[in-house]
Amino acid sequence: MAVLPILHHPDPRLRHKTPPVTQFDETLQKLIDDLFETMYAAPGVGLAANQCGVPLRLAVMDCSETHDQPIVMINPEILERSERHIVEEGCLSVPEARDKIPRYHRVRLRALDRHGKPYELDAEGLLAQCIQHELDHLDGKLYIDYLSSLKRERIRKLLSRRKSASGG
Ligand code: GNR
Ligand code: NI
Repeated sequence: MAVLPILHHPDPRLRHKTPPVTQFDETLQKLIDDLFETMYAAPGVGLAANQCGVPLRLAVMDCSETHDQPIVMINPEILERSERHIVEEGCLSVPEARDKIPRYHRVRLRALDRHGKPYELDAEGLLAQCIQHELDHLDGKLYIDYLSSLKRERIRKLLSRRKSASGG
């Protein structure tokens, strides 16, 4: 297993819609294990494959406090949504920024597990939020896209200042 580097906004690879997973082989199993290790190390409650530069419709999540409820979400779709509410959100690809955006409180997810087996899941609260956040990543979208252009510009400047300060 390996901790992978996480891409930061405004990397263009975060902006591409990812193609579906078709091969459930050894390479995919290794990638999933590496994504979990990277997510737990960060630490984060979710991680999309394209945040690590791998353009595939795949994300991992664990919203439990005990870090023992791993969820693999491959080729996901949302079947049903409830009302939206305003929640606070952050992203490992937009470090140190957080803001409030609208998300559905409950969603019904259909996805494939790591072996390509379909499952459905009713989620609410943080897990429902995380599912929407990761699905957005797979469509090339970031939570800052829901903010005003003024706020988005402020965040972009903050990140580019920090990048030049750290020599990268
Ligand atoms: O670690 C994360 N926390 C978080 C908090 C609120 C809503 C979504 C998230 S996902 C984020 C990790 C991440 O960037 N996943 O793509
Ligand atoms: Ni994110």
